[in-house]
Amino acid sequence: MQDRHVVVVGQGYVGLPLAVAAAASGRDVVGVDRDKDRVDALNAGSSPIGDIADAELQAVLHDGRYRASADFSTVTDADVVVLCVPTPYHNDAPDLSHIEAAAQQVGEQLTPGTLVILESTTYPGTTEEVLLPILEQASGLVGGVSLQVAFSPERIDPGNPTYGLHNTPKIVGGVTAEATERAASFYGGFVDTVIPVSGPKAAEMAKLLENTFRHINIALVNELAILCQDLDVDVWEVIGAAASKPFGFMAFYPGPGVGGHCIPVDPMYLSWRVKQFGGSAKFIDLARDVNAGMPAYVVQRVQDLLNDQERSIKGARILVLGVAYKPNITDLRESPALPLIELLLRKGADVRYADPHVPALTLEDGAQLTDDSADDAVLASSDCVVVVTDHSGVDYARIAETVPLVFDTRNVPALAGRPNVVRL
Ligand code: SAJ
Repeated sequence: MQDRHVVVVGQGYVGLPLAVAAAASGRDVVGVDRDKDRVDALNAGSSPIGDIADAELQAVLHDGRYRASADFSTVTDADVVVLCVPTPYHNDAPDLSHIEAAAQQVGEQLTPGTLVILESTTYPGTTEEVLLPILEQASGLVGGVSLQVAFSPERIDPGNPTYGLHNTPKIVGGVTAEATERAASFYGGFVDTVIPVSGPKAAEMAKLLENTFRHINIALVNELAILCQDLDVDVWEVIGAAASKPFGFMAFYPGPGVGGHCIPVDPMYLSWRVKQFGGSAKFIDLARDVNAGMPAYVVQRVQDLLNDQERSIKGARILVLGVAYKPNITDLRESPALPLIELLLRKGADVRYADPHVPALTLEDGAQLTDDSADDAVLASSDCVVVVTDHSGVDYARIAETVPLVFDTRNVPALAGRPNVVRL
């Protein structure tokens, strides 16, 4: 088998499923991670990632196909090295420090003929202008000659019961045709469909298009929700009706804002890159402003509703229901619940939250809140519940029957039609 020895750098929600799949396809894989505790847990057969069951990990451990390590020297024996490291966005700029550090550590161990693939979401040009030079400088190898480099965007959707690594088409773009072919052959061993493109920039940009598409369309329906409120039109009814169109339309739904480490972040990589060339990405920046403005809009709506009851928001006991960035997960990254809680507190409300998946949270100013679990006592003492994330398994009917006012930002079916429930 060509490219038998594989190193996957980063054993998170992207790198671990990739490492396990490559191992299960018959390759010898080392999962490298800087977190020693994670390395020890993996080698003990305990998966930190929901999408990889312990049994799946133990199978490749026991047949000797996979092992975890914190040691980059394993790269010396690798035919293929895949980088699956975070690409955050800090202070209005991409943070490539994880890519740069991994590239340096990998580069120092590289041997001639190795293929290096970057999977981390980033702006067009990163692979050729940032990754490749670091690898060449650290290894003394020459890209396209003694070193092959490609980009292949990750498309892992944690918790998705339908689509996983195997059945989600994989885009690959190499710096050279040989790199593209080798990367396509590598992924072809465990992914049903591989999509070769002309080079790394096309692959980097395709990924950004995918998530910018969502970012802008969510902003569109968020703005529509505000307009519909002013026009006294039910935005949820309108979207439902429009969704009856079997072609040329894709439903998105308004909400209290956009969370996660993909949708609010990836488009800003593109906007930042465009500005580097003196251009502007008006659509992307406007969508960011619309989405980022939703927590304040929700707070204004709540304030208006309390005002209609001749109650001030100041001193009102408000329970925020669901704080993770999307249903049935624990992830708080960029969750709109956080700025929403901060705004309510700033207006003097007595704010608590209930989220079965999030035991505690820390606000930007360092204030700590713990999950108040929407039990009868908490509900009976609440003036208003704001549904921010609609987790499953919550007794929404009981909440609506107990609390005088519910502001529902997610159009929860169990809350529909109740006189004390108002939707975004
Ligand atoms: N959101 C809305 N309205 C919508 C859809 C989403 O307000 O109509 C909000 C969500 O509440 C959440 C945020 O946007 O706060 C992001 O939601 P998401 O459904 O896009 O979920 P993510 O962030 O997990 O996005 C990932 C992405 N996957 C990858 O980058 C590999 C995205 O491309 C997927 O489309 C998405 O999962 C998915 O479909 O689950």
